[in-house]
Amino acid sequence: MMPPITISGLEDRAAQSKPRHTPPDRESPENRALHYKPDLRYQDRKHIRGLSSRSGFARCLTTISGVFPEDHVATKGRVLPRHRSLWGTRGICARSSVTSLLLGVGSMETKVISGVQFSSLPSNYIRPEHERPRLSEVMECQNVPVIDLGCEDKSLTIKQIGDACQEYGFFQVINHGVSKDAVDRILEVAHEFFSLPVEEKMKLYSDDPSKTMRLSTSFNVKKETVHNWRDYLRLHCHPLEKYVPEWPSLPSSFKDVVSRYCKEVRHLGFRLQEAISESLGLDKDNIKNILGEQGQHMAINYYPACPEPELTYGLPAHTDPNALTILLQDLQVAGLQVLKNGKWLAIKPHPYAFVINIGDQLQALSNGKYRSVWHRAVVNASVPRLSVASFLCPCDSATISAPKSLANAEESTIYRDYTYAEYYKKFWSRNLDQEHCLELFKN
Ligand SMILES: O=C(O)CCC(=O)C(=O)O
Repeated sequence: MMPPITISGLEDRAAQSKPRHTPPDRESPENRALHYKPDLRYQDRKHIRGLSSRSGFARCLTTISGVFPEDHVATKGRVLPRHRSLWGTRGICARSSVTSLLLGVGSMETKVISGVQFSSLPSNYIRPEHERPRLSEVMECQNVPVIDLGCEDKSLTIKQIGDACQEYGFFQVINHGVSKDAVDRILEVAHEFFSLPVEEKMKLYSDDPSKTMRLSTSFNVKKETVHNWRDYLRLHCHPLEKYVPEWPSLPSSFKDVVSRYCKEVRHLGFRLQEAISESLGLDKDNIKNILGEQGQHMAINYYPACPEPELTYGLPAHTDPNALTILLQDLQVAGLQVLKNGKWLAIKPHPYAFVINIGDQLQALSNGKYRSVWHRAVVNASVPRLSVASFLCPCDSATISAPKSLANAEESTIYRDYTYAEYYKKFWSRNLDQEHCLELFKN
């Protein structure tokens, strides 16, 4: 007979897990049994080796169901009511292979969701009713500003950019100078990365936001109570020679492809900052000078197909803490939504365009004239979605202080002076979906 089995998993999530939504059809005993296939850790390691086949795994599941009362599971050696276990009442669902089922072994635990199959949404991803995305009410944004950076008339382009920053806080750019090949290749390598075996990806996992390279999930797993249906690879990208050595070495082309993309996107970002500076009536280099030697970060976001997209987010509403975001949306799959006049609008991907978001620092530097746009990413039931966000960030010591020419009549500015390091620390100490972080820096 098989020895007793203990079940482990994402203990940090287990602690936060609160059932919020339990559709009646899921609660039949058959369904509970079907949906309940937790991570496993064997007290006696030698039995792992014996479980290298599907039939071995089937035997161990049989043992589990024979050991615990129907409504209880074992977590960290303790038998708990099912609703207090790792994934709440609805459990981890069928996984593709024995290998991924065994990731709970030893100190390595499955925390990512890409490469793991779920047939229902675990309860700690389910938003309370009033926070859900209400997808059927979201209209497509019909008049997204699409700005042609190849236009000969530079003053027209600058005016279009200024208008878009003021009215929307975001716009799309075409003829932007980033090559089609660089875009195609980064999307390809990003897909390859997230298709790596879970155990390979887990080597890069961290939930410490101060790390300069990490694979993570959701947003800030240590702070949040409800998680988001997203895995992401976060990289520092400038200077490249400092950070590239720590980037993933699989897929083997990753470093070359991503480095090239970063250089092209950085160049685009600076062109845009110059145009934004001029659109505010400042010298072309004024904004760039205030921001100092800018950092560049990247989030390669992967949103797996989600069993219940109505109940959760890929990323909930947030503004970006940096200066400027250059977002490459999946060429085929929509998911980005922006808030305009109190309504969420879907931004349909425009082939090979970038979505440019004004970040919090440009809102502060423009003395509130330009808006750091609230945006969110929603997920869908049928296909995974990918996006690549490049963030241009002021250097840590940059003092964010709106130029005097942009101050109000009484010479006051909306926000007090602060350093970017101070702002960034505050941003990561909070949940993503709280009030606008800039509110905390008002005069
Ligand atoms: O995936 C998207 O469309 C949005 C990504 C985003 O907002 C972010 O990475 O901050």
